[in-house]
Amino acid sequence: MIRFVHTADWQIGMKAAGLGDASQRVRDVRLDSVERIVELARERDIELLLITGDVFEDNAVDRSLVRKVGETLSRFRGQVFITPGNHDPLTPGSVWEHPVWEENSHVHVLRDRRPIELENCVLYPCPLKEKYSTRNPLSSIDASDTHKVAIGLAHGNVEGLPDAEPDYPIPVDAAQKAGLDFLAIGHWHSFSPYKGSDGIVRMAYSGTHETTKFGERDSGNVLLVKIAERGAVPQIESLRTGALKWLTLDRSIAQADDLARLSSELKAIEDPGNCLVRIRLDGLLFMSARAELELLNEILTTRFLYGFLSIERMTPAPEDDSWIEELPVGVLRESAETIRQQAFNGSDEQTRLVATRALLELFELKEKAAL
Ligand SMILES: [Mn+2]
Repeated sequence: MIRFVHTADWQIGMKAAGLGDASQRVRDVRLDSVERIVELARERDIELLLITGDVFEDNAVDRSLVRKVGETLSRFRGQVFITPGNHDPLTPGSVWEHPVWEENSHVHVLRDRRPIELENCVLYPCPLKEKYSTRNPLSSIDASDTHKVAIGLAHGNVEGLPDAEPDYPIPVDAAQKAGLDFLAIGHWHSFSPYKGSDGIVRMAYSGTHETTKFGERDSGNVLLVKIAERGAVPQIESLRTGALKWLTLDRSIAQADDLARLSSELKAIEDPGNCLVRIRLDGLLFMSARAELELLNEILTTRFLYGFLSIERMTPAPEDDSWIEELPVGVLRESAETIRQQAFNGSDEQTRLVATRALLELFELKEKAAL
């Protein structure tokens, strides 16, 4: 029986820009969660840790971060094997030239494709040496001649996934083809197992240990993999390591009360200090519900680690235009009417969006100035 933890895509040194005051926390937590992996492995008595690429955001990250990661891994009580990914490829001057990687004999950066024979398994590493490639990183990997459990370590884009850049295509049957019992892959940030033609999962993205952005389906985990013997079905368990939750709430507003209900929903979210929330509203924007909207935004931005409210997809409620008639006769009212027309009938989405925002601003101005 072999048991190991598979993880990838730590993206240490990631800027987490655009999150305001929360950015630093988001950066710090990524390091803390590496500690959590080491602890979790200790609790579970795991003696093998496989890390398949993009440990660092890029090869230019602050060297103090490289040392911190190296030292945290030195506290893992078994063997650690790392294959560089496309964010941190093995290039001259890379993070892998830092002396910390030579300081602990049980922490190994795998720099070539030579198989590593351990007591009860063989590792087949596929370290990346450049950022982009159209080459299958597993080409020429052949584990068919071993009697031990065969584990591949690779980084790339499983065929069929969106691929904006040439990101090392990995065939969906790569593990079977190479004769591997399990292929540990990195690059995509959510846990994704792949079944072979025999219906058995022998390859998976572990996903990142700590969510990197909104919209990730199932990130913030590592995988605990157990394989009884050569050819046995791998037992794969996803274990939570992420400290922060990134929630996206897409809600459609049909009446003014819906906003108040959403505020209540927000208040019921547990552990808000460790929660980043993005709310995207569509439906109708009631000018008279401006106060509820502000309250919602206030709860969002003060209660949570980070909050963001998007009303870009909303349109002004049609029956809710009496306030325009309350504006003083003249240029202001005429403008409001023109803007309102544009908000509904603007020639394109961008025009309607800008007009909706302008209308909201104008409404706010009216309320404040009691025009
Ligand atoms: Mn990658």
